[in-house]
Amino acid sequence: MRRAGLVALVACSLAVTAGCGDKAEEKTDTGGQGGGTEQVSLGFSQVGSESSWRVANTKSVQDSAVSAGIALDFQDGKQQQENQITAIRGFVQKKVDVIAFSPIVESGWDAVLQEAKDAKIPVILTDRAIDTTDTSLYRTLLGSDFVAEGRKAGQWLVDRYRGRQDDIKIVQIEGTTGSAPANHRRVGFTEAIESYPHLKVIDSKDGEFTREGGERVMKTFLAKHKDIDVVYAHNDEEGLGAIDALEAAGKKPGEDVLIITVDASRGGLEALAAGKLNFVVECNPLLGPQLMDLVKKAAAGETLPTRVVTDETVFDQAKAKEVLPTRQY
Ligand code: GZL
Ligand code: ZN
Repeated sequence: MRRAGLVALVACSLAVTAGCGDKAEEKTDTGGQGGGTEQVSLGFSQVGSESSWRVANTKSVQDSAVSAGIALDFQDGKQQQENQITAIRGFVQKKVDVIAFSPIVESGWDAVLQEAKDAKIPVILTDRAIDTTDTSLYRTLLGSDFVAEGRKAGQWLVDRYRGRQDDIKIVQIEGTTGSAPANHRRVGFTEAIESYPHLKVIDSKDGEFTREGGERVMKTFLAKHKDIDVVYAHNDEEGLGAIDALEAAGKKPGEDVLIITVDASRGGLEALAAGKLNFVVECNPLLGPQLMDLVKKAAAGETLPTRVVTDETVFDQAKAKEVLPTRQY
């Protein structure tokens, strides 16, 4: 592994307990292109449209840009890193005031972010973190603490099986390989259950954060393992896919096999309310208002906090039933 890559990996694994890019010290801005009275321009590169979480996140960014009077150039990465790199290059050429993006995976961003830095365009990481040894390449990371989300999922399982000594067999449907949410949700969950040897993760595979991916992976698990007690899926879509696979195999999801997911989208909370999921950790996609506030500050050359963590909670069946009528996404 190239030395730089090794250093980055070590940096990430050292930082990963707090989540990459989660350092809290203040950082001074050298100023953006904008500020003053003219309209601030923002280039935003999105991961894709793989999940209802992502669709809600896109809507929040687009609606908030309109209400903030910010000129938004929105580019859909269609789940490919090279599309996002091309989009960021385009923003530099267009000389936007600020660049924001949700990096589909953690690595491989230093070169293009150096180009933005050389052009003196501030960069705001939104939703997902990157792995870099040069944290001057971005001004702040706005988004959830995925390690904390994984810990919440694991802690629910520890509490649920307190006192049990027999082995509990867990399968994990991971998010996109190399993405911050997949890496950090796995770390947080592992940390939470590691001192309970009877809670055993017997298999783990990438379900790409989609319902089809969740169903495909769950079918593989069911073919490979005689008995499975728990599914830990890194997002609701994968959990809904696991429900599809379990029902096709004549099993009762939420009863024969417990399912924990992350996001708390409408689909996830409806399945939880129906008893087909058992516990859902929220990951809030409505980052638009906070992002636009940070964009204006960056454009005006103001200092930004290096980390803005989103507020979010957890849901059991009763709470899901309560919030569904007024849920925004
Ligand atoms: C998490 C976000 C993840 C969601 C998935 O902040 O990056 O990507 O959990 C989405 O639903 O696909
Ligand atoms: Zn990381």
